[in-house]
Amino acid sequence: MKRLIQRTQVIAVALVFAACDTSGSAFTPPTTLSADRATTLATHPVQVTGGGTTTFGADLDGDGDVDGSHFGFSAVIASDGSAQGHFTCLMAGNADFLGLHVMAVQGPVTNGALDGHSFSGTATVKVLNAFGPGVESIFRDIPFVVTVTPGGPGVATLQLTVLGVFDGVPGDVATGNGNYDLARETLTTGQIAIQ
Ligand SMILES: [Ca+2]
Ligand SMILES: [Ca+2]
Repeated sequence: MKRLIQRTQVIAVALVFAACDTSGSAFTPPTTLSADRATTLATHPVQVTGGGTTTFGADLDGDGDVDGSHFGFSAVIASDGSAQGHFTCLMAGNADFLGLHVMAVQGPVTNGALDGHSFSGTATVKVLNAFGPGVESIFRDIPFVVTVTPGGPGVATLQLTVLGVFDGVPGDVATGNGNYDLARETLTTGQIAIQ
């Protein structure tokens, strides 16, 4: 009887792993890569994390108020420049930008500088109301680059560039290069750390 219970438990555990492998396959690298990545991360990983709110320090869209955003990210950068992590930057209702009360740039971080001061990945960009009341626009597989300065409020900075789209849209500080170059943002709350 005991042996039967143990065998049942082993099968149950195996099934759980099998289920996880199926549902998480989009986010799970191949086993061989995972092992290599684990070895690399164990060598000289740099962890960059941050979260809080920011101000652009200017009224970028000319609507009478200084613009800002919410953000959060965490990434571990390996010595080969590859990275694992996630980045989110959004306007979430209490801060508007370009009249967009809800927008979000979210996606995995896949590469980073070895000093942790910049990282990049591919995002999904969601915009609400840009093309009409209640219209949600979703842009997928948009490359992004973020540069950061560590510290707390008034010290830490974050600059987001979204590549290949929105060039020349209000808020773009370098028009004509094909990218959406947002102004450097300074933290008003939260912190950015590089370890
Ligand atoms: Ca504004
Ligand atoms: Ca631009």
